[in-house]
Amino acid sequence: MARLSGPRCIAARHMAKLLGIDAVDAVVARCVRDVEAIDVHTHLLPPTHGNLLLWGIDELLTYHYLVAELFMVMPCVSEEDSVSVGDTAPSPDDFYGWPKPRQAELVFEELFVKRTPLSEACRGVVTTLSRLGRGEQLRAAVRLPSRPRLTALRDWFAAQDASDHLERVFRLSKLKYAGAGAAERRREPVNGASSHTSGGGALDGVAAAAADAAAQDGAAGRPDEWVRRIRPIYLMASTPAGFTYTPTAAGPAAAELLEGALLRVAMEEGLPLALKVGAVRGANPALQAGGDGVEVSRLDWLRTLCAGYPSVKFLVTVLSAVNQHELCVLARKFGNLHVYGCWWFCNNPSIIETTTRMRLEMLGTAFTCQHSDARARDSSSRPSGTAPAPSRRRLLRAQVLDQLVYKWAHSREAVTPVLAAQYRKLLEAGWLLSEADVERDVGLLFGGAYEEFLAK
Ligand code: FIX
Ligand code: ZN
Repeated sequence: MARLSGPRCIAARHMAKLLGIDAVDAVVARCVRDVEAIDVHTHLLPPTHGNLLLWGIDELLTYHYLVAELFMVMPCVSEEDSVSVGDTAPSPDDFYGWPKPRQAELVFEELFVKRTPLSEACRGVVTTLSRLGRGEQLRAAVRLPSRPRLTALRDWFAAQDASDHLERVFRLSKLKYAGAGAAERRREPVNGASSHTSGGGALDGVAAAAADAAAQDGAAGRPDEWVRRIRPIYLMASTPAGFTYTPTAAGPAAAELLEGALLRVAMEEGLPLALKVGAVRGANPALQAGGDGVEVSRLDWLRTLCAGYPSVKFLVTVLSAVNQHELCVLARKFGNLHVYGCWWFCNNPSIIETTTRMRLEMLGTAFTCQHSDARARDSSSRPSGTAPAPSRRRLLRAQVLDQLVYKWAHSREAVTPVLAAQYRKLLEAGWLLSEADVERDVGLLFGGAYEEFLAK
């Protein structure tokens, strides 16, 4: 749809129907519900990538967020208590050695049958299944007296055609397109395979390579080669715990890799650099992908980067709620910094609400309110008792589709009242607002501002 600009735009504004304060809530709700969002960062790949695109009840229930919750309630086991002598309390190693349906049955029993699925990740499964029309099957599964409880749901998913299911999920999630951001160091190309996914080149671990450089497969050290193969929209890296840009005597690798690899390629290829900040990988390694933690990061290095590389655009999300404020301040100072999403541990309604409110107050519409990060747990299984090498751990990710449904439904739900309240205050302050204004703003918050940032 062509955008109006200049005098025509101003004339159109004058003719637009103005909103009274009582109409604001309903109009915002409709606009947020209907807007086609851009999902800036997911770990999804198109169906052409075969079993790299996963969906279904077993994938939903073995999402690492839920596996972490399972092990919060499992008895603390010693070697002797493990599944080798009984089925009820597997150690993480035992659990990851099981076939997925068995893992999913245990997660379901512990978190949905024995307990009320109140957490955000649990509620997400309920929302997803309900919106896929599987609510009755879910409720029936809970009422079954013993495992297996998920057979009917499993059968339904197994009967779906991958492409049709992808269409359905994108329709339900109301997505324009999603960043197929986690090709990571896989050898499969991600470009051109689907109208729904667009390649972000996630080079996770490159900046973190100080610790695991020895385990790299070589190609990770040649991001230019990956850029040529993948033709990404942006380069992506997550910073390691305690990341600082200043090279240290002990090891300059993180800063040097950032400078020598990512920043160099970003400048040469004119690509934005997307950074995810604040994860502490392997806080509890036994839990594999579910064992990553969070830290409050020092963001002084981000200031240095934004100031030192004015021609590079930085897309940044932070994992600690504590860092959100400083990130907003930095985005106000540097036009080459765009804030996106409420990542992972921030992807809870309470934090989305607070963060979005603060961003509206500090950034107006110049940010991207959410991304889904839809994904499953690592598909790698490893021999019992061995710690996963960080680089391999991230090489072998599986991607799950259905999470898009709940992540976008819950995010829209969280953003709506916050935005409506902000408009009400603006009207009270004396501003005139039309429905078209709200539509435009919502479009910006759900992906338009990201596209404008990339284009500027
Ligand atoms: O690094 C990332 O992109 C993270 O999204 C993942 O590593 C993380 O495991 C995740 O799934 C968060 O939502
Ligand atoms: Zn991610």
